Amino acid sequence: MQSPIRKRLLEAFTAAEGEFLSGQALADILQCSRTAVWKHMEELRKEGFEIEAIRKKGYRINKITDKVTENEIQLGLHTNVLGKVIHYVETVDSTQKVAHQLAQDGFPEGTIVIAEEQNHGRGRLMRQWHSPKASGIWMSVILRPNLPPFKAPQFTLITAAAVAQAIADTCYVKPEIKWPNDILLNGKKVTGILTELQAESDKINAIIIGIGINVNHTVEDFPKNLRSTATSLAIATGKKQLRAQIVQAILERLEAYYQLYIEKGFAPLKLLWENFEVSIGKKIIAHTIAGSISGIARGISEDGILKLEDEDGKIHEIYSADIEVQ
Ligand code: BTX
Repeated sequence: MQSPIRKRLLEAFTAAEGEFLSGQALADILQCSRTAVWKHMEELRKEGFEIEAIRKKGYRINKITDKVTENEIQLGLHTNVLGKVIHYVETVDSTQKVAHQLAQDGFPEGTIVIAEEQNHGRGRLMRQWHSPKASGIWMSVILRPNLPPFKAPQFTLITAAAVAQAIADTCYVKPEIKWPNDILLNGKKVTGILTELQAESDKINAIIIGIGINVNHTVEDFPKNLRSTATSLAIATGKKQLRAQIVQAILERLEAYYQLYIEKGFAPLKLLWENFEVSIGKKIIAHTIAGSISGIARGISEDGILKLEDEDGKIHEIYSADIEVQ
């Protein structure tokens, strides 16, 4: 985990918004010598940051590489809680598994776990999530809302709205959300969200939100069985994207939406989510564990449950399913 001094250094450059910071100013902020500042800057340079050092002006960080290390994410991150603690790992079985452990060990709200690669990335119902090296965002976020467990499904929708908006803001495309947890571009899945809980009967201890985004994959990077249903941001936009920038946009949006939810409840978030949703009002088939039901998707309830009207006009409440839009 990052040293406090490194964290303050990156916060100072974030606040400087691309301007130069003098060695003396940095030494004052970090309460260390100018030589120590120079050493820290050299370490950042070795990690791949492009650093401009000009006499009498100071230092400026010009460019970030496409990595998702703590440094890359924290430089330019404007949040108060989310991403203040970052647990970065090159390779992991599943960031969800690590985040569960950290949550149990008492890590604070806003802690994120992020990896370059997952060997056993998981989806819902223990399905596999394909997470190859350095091409996607494989991240889990720990939240600790003071809420009863039945509210947890709303977090999938809040996260979907935040991620869809962050993708729209950084990549200039309009994603579509398919209830409850798929984000699509051109009808293909670009993101999956997995919400898991640590709870007692009446109280959430932690919500672990897993976010998987295909970012710089080419078509060939997907296994054959996913090529007709999956896409990446690079395929959809025709250019490579910087993952750390997208992570920052997601954390900033998610923090804002989470705060809005805590202050005003689910209603405003439902509107933000509906802005991207594509199955409401359409004929769909909902594949649930108990079987498949077809009908018209009539909307979601205040708790995020899908209302489906069958041919006889009967309304079914769907808590979890895979949706096929017809
Ligand atoms: P899901 O159950 O809705 O979707 C899983 C299904 O999606 C798979 O069965 C497969 O058909 C398809 N699929 C698998 N990998 C991909 C992919 N990369 N792109 C598109 N389609 C795919 C969705 O579950 C929830 C996924 C959450 C993943 C994150 S990554 C960080 C965190 N750690 C972890 O282990 N899981 C979460």
